[in-house]
Amino acid sequence: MPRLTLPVLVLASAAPAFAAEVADVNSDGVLTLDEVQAVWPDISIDTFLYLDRDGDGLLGTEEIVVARENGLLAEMR
Ligand SMILES: [Ca+2]
Ligand SMILES: [Ca+2]
Repeated sequence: MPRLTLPVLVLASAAPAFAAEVADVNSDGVLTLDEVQAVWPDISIDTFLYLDRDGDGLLGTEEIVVARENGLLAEMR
């Protein structure tokens, strides 16, 4: 059962890992394209591949941080 997303709580939290934790439905610590697009529908495959700097098809913690710094995974929807 996926964790519930609470918009008010999300707005109140500035912790960088929070949004990624919510998006990480299977809690394996990395985000797949499906997990990313479930939370950030605007992220295209091209953008995902751009963010996936090591090319393993997943976004790890550091890649998520970079994405957030670029404003790409900035806010929950
Ligand atoms: Ca995951
Ligand atoms: Ca990667």
